[in-house]
Amino acid sequence: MTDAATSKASLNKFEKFKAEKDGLAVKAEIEQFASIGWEAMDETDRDHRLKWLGVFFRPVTPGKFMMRLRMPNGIITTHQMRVLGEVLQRYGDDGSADITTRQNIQLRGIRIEDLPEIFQKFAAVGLTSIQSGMDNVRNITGDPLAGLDTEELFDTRDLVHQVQDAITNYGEGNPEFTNLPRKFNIAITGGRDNSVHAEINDLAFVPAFKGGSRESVGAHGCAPVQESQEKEFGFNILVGGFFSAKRCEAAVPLDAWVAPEDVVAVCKAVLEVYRDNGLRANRQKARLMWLIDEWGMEKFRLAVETRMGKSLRSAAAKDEIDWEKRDHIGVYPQKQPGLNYIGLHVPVGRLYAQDMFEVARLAEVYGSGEIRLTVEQNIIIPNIPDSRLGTFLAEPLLQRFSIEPETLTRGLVSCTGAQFCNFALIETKNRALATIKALEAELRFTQPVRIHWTGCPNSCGQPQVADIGLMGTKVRKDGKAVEGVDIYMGGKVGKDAHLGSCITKGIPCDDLQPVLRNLLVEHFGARPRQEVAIGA
Ligand code: SRM
Ligand code: SF4
Repeated sequence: MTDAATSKASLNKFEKFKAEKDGLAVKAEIEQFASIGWEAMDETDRDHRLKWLGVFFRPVTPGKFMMRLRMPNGIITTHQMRVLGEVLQRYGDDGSADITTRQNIQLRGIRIEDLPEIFQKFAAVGLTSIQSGMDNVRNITGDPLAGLDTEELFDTRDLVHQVQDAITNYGEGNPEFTNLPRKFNIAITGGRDNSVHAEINDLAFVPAFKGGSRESVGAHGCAPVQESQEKEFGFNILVGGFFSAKRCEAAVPLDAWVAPEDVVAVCKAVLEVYRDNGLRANRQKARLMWLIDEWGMEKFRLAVETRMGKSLRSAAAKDEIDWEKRDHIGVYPQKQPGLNYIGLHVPVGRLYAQDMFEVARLAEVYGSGEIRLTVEQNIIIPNIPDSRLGTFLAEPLLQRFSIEPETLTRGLVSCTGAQFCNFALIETKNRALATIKALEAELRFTQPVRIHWTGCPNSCGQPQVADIGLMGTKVRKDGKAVEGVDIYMGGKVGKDAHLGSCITKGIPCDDLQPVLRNLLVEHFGARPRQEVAIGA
């Protein structure tokens, strides 16, 4: 770390406690924590450092912790899913689980006493929750159809795993990368529809070809350079995308292209530059983009090259993101003849132990023992033969996890909200479901509409990527403070992705339904059911 970065006087309280004791150090103390219980624990260990192991103290449910796993590329085996269900059933007091907006799973209701056993169970099936919270690299997202998609350009599975292994030391914990200035998000996509929202990650790799008949953009604004005639697959690199309460930015080009075999080296180099030079004085100004702003892109790029010990090639002239984003709900043929993947809609990503067992059973009986998760908080079961589709589609679970949900239900995403999150300004998941059900009863739709709810300006529910984004806030109504939302619109995903912006502030949740109804009619072609029925 540079002197500037470590200057004691300028350290915020998080930097101070990290300097005193690395977050990962609590890994060696789990047995002791389990024996003394959460009330007797040092508060900084309990409330903060445990997050380095993916264990989150919940002030809303004290004594019942949340555990955030890592699911590289959003892929989990049926065996692992069963273990998560068993952990929830056996140790999760009132336990439920959530599929997250980073293709991941969180378990709830976990007691500190059970952690040693739970970690053993995880290790036995190759699951890890290491470095999944606080100032670490979060779950690395990849194409949910990797290896299945007829049109994919690159199968991201192995690469995402390699990056996770390098950052977490194969899930054991890697002190090299446990003291970043802030959280860090990485996404790698190999398909054509930007299925991972590359633009909202600190570091993202999007498919792009070099050479062939294409020209590449000259580095740093120089004249275009003709590349070799051989067409090479690789990734253009985007950096600095993030959401926070203070500022939201889409990622910007690093003007660099890498071959797949250099992706791990780029990730490590970017992280080292960020770790050693990122701004640490003010936590609200510590994400990677703030460093890029301070340095300028050229200096940042040069620092990455210096760490890598080699020059980066300039970006390919265009990337290959040329499709609208798919939601994967429904039945689709795979590139393997005779096999299909089926996307199940999981309302607001909420799972209970029985659901997890049932999903695992379906994936085992009909598929290949593999389950995938999407950033829309849904599930994909791959490798189902044509001959088994009929019986699969008659399974009772599909009544709840539908392959053809109604329009608003289909595009609904919600963060955790007030039920478990102490940052929340409003309850989200239940309200989100109730609101869209009421709207679906009133309106008919002819086009998809993606509605994202997020309980506070931290934006975990990504309202800025939605057609309609709802961000929790407090508003005054009849002289009282009540739960309300700010409304975002204009988010575009897939090809030409860009962020939406706030169009209306401070709508009380109780008054929201008519406001949404009008937006849906005016902007998304929805029509009142009554009107449709009388043929108006
Ligand atoms: Fe998040 C903090 C939940 C995705 C931006 N986020 C939190 C905490 C840990 C706060 C807390 O301690 O209570 C929430 C835990 C609540 C709980 O009990 O579940 C929380 N974030 C989530 C999840 C579970 C939302 C969901 O329902 O899916 C997502 C977990 C992803 C994962 O598997 O790792 C989640 N959070 C995101 C995303 C979306 C993304 O990554 O695409 C964002 C915006 C993108 C970004 O980070 O740039 C996001 N979460 C934040 C922030 C604002 C970060 C900042 O730079 O200021 C916070 C607050 C913080 O870190 O101080 C936060
Ligand atoms: Fe909690 Fe706010 Fe994130 Fe929702 S957006 S999970 S309320 S921190």
